[in-house]
Order: sequence, then structure tokens, then C-alpha cells
Amino acid sequence: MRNLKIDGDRLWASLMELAEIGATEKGGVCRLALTDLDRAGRDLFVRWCEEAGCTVSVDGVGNVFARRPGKDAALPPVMAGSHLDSQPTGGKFDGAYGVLAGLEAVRTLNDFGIETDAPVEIVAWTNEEGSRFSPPMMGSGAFAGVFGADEVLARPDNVTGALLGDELSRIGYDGEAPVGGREIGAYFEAHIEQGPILENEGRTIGVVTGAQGQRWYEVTVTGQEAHAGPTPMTLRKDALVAAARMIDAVNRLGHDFPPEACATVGFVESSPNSRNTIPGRVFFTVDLRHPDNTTLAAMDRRLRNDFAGIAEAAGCTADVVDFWEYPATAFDEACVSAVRDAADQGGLLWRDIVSGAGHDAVYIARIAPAAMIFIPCEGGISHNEIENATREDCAAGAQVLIQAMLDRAMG
Ligand code: HGY
Ligand code: MN
Ligand code: MN
Repeated sequence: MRNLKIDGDRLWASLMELAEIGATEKGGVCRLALTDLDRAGRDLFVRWCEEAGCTVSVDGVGNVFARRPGKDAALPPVMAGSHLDSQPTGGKFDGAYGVLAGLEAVRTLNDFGIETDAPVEIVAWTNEEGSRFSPPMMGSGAFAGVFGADEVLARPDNVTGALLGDELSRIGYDGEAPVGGREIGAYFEAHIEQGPILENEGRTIGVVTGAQGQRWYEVTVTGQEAHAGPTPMTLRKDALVAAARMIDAVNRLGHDFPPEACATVGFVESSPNSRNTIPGRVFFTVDLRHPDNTTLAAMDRRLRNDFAGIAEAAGCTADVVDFWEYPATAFDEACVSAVRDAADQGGLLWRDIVSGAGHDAVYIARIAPAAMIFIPCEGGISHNEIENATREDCAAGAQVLIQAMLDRAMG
């Protein structure tokens, strides 16, 4: 099994063909979850899987599974996958790479006529990004029992209010298969690093040992609308000024817990958004991350204290809602070792790394042995249309993926 070579050109061609769906002018993709473009990406993936001889099923929250039979159907499948939805200004590789690297593994097993002991499954999870519908990782979260399926189906589009379940049936991916409740032998997810470490160190493979914890908040700052002209500066309750100071405090919080802490405000709505009315209400989101749970809790306390002081000084109130969180997560040591061994077999330069981003593997790790494989991305840039990876690194990551999968799927 050591000399199974994946076809890097075939993988690259599939990546570039998928990237045409939702292609943006700057070379990225916009395939927001459950839009017509997400449907088109799913349809292409399903066609490719069926052409590769897989049996495709869709579960009640739209997760797509492509199953390649093994000698023993009773064995839990070895699974590889990621997500097909993207950020609004996303790139060609985030998510798509992990799904198509899984497909390339199946295509390669077919090329060599390999029959694995355990079945192999490729999966595309619904709404990993959490951009259109929040929180992220909903498909894998429902499969792992973190969210109820009905809870997921009832989530509204953050802008239009359209329900996830309605959008799922509109695009025809409201599947019949049960959501979760079945054993997975092992789960591997190949992904671009989305950070600068591998590229800076000239390494090809990141052996992902786990992922940092995240805490998401929804904040509503309430002041008082008033006329921009006759209202003296000293009498104002300007919700946007208070929010601006809080946003700056979030950034300072990230800098104050170096070197790993991350703190971001990515979504802001001000109302009434009129040029000559003092804003009375501002809604914004906060994303805090850290690999150590104790430090993440300290960041949480600091955030609440900062916001309370800023709101009071501005004559406003701040309602801070805990929206979503998961603790720092460690991956399965046997799966992580399988990735390390595969990278060694390939003579690739690798290093252990903790994921700064969230991934479906984090939730699947709660119900099955799971690990991830990172490859570098140019400048460490992701969630950006210029996101880029090389054909060679994509092939190297897929080669590590198939070897790690075989390590778990053969006897
Ligand atoms: O936000 C994340 O870490 C991932 O891209 N959903
Ligand atoms: Mn991703
Ligand atoms: Mn992403």
C-alpha cells in the first residue's frame, strides 16, 4: 500500500473546476451555504462521487456522504471530508480542498483496484463557515449531537431571516438519512493552514494535534437616537461611539494575551444608519480564540468588564449574549500518529501544529477518532479571494491523507 500514488493533476483539475462555481473577479469564490451556488457545488461533488462508484446519501441537515464499500460492510467507515460552502469573499481551497482530497483518495483506490477492509466515506458537511447561518460547523455539529437537527433547521439567515430548513429543501438537499447516530472508524480532514507557520518554516505538512477554543458573542449597545444638530455633545447617548470604543477594546484584548490570543469583530449593524441622527442602537459580534481554556475564560471576563465600563461612561447599556463556544480540542493520538507516519513515508517536511481555525473535525472528534492534515497557503491568507495553495502541496496533502486513511481502513 506504500506506493499508492494519488494523481495530483486530477485533484488540481477538480479543484479548479469546482472553483468556477461562485467564482469571483478577484479569483476567489462566494458559495454561501444553501444558496444556488452551494447547490451547484454539491451537485458537481455528487456527480463525481457517483462516477467514482460511490453510493451517495444525504442526511436531514444536508450533509452529503459518498460511500465506497469495503470487504466488511459491518465495519465503521473511515471518513474524509470537509465543507463546500465558503465565506462571502472566500478562496478556492478552504473546505473544497478537504472534500476533493477525499475524492482523490477514492479515485486512487479505484485506480489501483484496492478493496479496503472498512468502507470509505467522503463527506461534505453543511454550513461549516457559519457566515450566512450562524453558528459555524452546524452540519458536523448536528451529526455529532452538539446541535439538535430541528435547532439547525430553524436557524435564520443572518441578513434575510430565511430559515436554514427552508433553504435546504429549496435546493433539494433536505435528505432522508438520519443525522448522526452511527459509528465512524476514523475521520481525517485535509485543509489549508489558513495561517503563516508552515510557509514561514518551509514545511509541507502540518500534523494537526488539535484546535484552539472559540467564544462567539452577540452584543447590542443601546443609547438614544437624537438630532445630530441641536443635541449638545455632553448630552448624547451615542451607541455607535460606545460600540467603536468596545471594538477597539476587543482588539486590545487580543494583543494583551500574546502570542496566541485572537479577538475579532466581524459583523456590525448600526441603526437607524441615518447621517443626521445620533445612532441609538448598534449590534455587533465578537470572536475570541485561544488554545488554552483558562486564558480564554480570562479573556471573557476582561471583555465583560471593559464593555460594562465603556457603556456606563457613554450613558449607554451593553447587552452581551454568549452565542456559541467550544473548548480547545485535542485530536486522537492514533490518528495523529497515522498522519505523522504518512508524512514521514512521503519524505515530507512536517511539524505538529494547533489549528487557529475551527473545522468540522473539531466536532467529529467528540464522537470518533479524528485528525487533520494541513498544507501551506500563500502568505497564510484565507477567508480572502486571493487565498492560494500550490498544486504540489495539494498533492502532498492528499498523499498523506490516503496513507493515513489506509492505515485505519486496512485490518
Ligand atoms: O471560523 C472558523 O474558524 C472557520 O473558518 N469556520
Ligand atoms: Mn474551512
Ligand atoms: Mn473557513
